[in-house]
Amino acid sequence: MNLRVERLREEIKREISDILRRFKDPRIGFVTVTDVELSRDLEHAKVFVSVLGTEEEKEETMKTLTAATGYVRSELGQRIRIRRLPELVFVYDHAVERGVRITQILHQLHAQETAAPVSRVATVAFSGAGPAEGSPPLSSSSGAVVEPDTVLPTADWSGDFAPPAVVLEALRRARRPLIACHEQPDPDAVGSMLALGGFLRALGAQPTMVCPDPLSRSLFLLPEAEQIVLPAQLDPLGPWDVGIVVDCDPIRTAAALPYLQQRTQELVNIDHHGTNDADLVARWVRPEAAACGELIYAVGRALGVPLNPTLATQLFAALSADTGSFRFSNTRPRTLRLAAALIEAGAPAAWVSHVLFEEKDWNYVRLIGAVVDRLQLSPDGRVAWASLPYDLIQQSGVPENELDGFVSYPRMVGGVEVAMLLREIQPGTVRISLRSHERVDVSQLAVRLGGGGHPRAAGCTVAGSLEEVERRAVELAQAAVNQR
Ligand SMILES: [Mn+2]
Repeated sequence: MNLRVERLREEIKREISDILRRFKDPRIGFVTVTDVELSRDLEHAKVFVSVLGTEEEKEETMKTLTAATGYVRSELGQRIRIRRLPELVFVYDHAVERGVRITQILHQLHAQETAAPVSRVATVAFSGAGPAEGSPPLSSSSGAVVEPDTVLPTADWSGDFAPPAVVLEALRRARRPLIACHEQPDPDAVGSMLALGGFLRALGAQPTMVCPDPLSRSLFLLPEAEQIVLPAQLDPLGPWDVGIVVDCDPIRTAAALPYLQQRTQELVNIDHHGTNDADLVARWVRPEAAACGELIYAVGRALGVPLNPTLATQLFAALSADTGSFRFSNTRPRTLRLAAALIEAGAPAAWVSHVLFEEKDWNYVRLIGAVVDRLQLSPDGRVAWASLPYDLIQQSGVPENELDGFVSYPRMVGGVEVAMLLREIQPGTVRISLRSHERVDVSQLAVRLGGGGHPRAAGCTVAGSLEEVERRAVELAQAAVNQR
C-alpha cells in the first residue's frame, strides 16, 4: 500500500474514532475503531469496530452505527480534504473478540496451572479422522472448549468433485500465484478467488488476487475483499509463478489476461461454465458444479487445508449467489450439504443473504421502477426483456456492476421462458444478461452473441446501438423458444 493511501487510512481511523467519541447517542455502547480497510479504488472503506457489552448492546450499537453512517461520513468530509470520500461501512470486528476469548481461555488455564498446550481455534481439518456429526464440541484435555462455529463435519459428501492431479500439483508448486476472475465480478468469482487465495496462503504461498473491474459495495464487504487489486495496480506486486483463473474462461479476464500470459509460467483454469473451452493443460471445468466455489472447496479439501469462518464465508457467498440463495435448479442435495457444512464452519448465512441479495441502496431501489416500466413481452408471452439506455443508467447513479440483478424482473413474469436485461454500458456497447426458466439453453444464445455462461444463466457484450442489439437478441431468443 502506498504512503498516501496508508496516510488516508490512518486519518480516517483517527477521525472516525474521534467522531464516535463525541457521539451522544445513548444506544451507542463503548465502541473502539480497531481498523480501517480501503478498497483498491478508494471507493469504499470498511470501518472495523469492537463493542464492549452484552450481545444485545453490541447489536444495538451496530444498528445505530449503521443508521448513522451518512452522518459520520459527512462529519468526516469536513475534517478530511479529499476529492472523493470513500463510502463507509461499519463492520463488527470478530477477530478482536476471538483474541479476547483466547486470552480468557489462556488465563483460565493459567489459573488452573495446567501445562497442557492449547491449540489455536479455527483449525479443524477437512479430511481424516474428525468428530462425527452430532458429537459433542471438541474440547482439549484441560477443558477449554473450542468455538463450536469452527467445527466442520467430515462426512464424505463432496466426493463428486475431486480436482485432477495436474491442477493440484500446479497449485502446490505455486509460491507466488496470481489469481484472476472475470469482468463485472459476482460473488462466486470473488468468493472463489478469495477462498483459493486463503487456501494457498495456508500452504505458505503469497497470492495476489486481481479483478478486471472494481468490486461493488456488497462484494467489498466479504472478508479479505480489500486485498483484491485492479490490473493497473499489479506491476509493483510481481513477479508470479502460477496464474490461476477462476469462474471463467481465461479470455473473460480480458483486462488481466496479458498479465497472466506474460508474467506467469503456467496457467490453471478452474471453472463451472459449460461454455469454457480454454485449451489448457491444468484445466478443471465441471459444469455440474452449482458454483465455482464448490470446486474451490474441493481444492481446499484435497490440499488438506483447514477451514475457518473467513474461508467458509467466502465460499458460502459463492454458493449462495450462483444458486440464487438456493432457489435455482442447480441447487442439488450436495449443494445444500456443502452449505450446511459452511454454516457449521462459521459462515454467517443470514448476513451473507442480506448484504448480497436483499439490501440495496436508494438509487438501486428507485431504478427498479424504471426497469419495471420498460418491461416488454413477446406476443406469445415467452420472452420478456427490459432495455436500459446509457443516459438512464448514468442518471440513476447505480454502478454498472450492480445491474445484472435487474434481470430478475423480466424473469418473474409467469409463462416466460427467456428473460433478458440489456443495458447500454457505453454508447454503442450493450451488455446482456440472459436467464431461462427450464428449456432454452441461454449459454448457446450467449455464445452466438459472443459471450458464454450456463444453460439457465448467461451473458454477453455486443457492439451496436441498443435498438439494433435488442432486435437481434429478441429474435434469437424467440427462435430458441420456438424450436422447443
Ligand atoms: Mn459462477
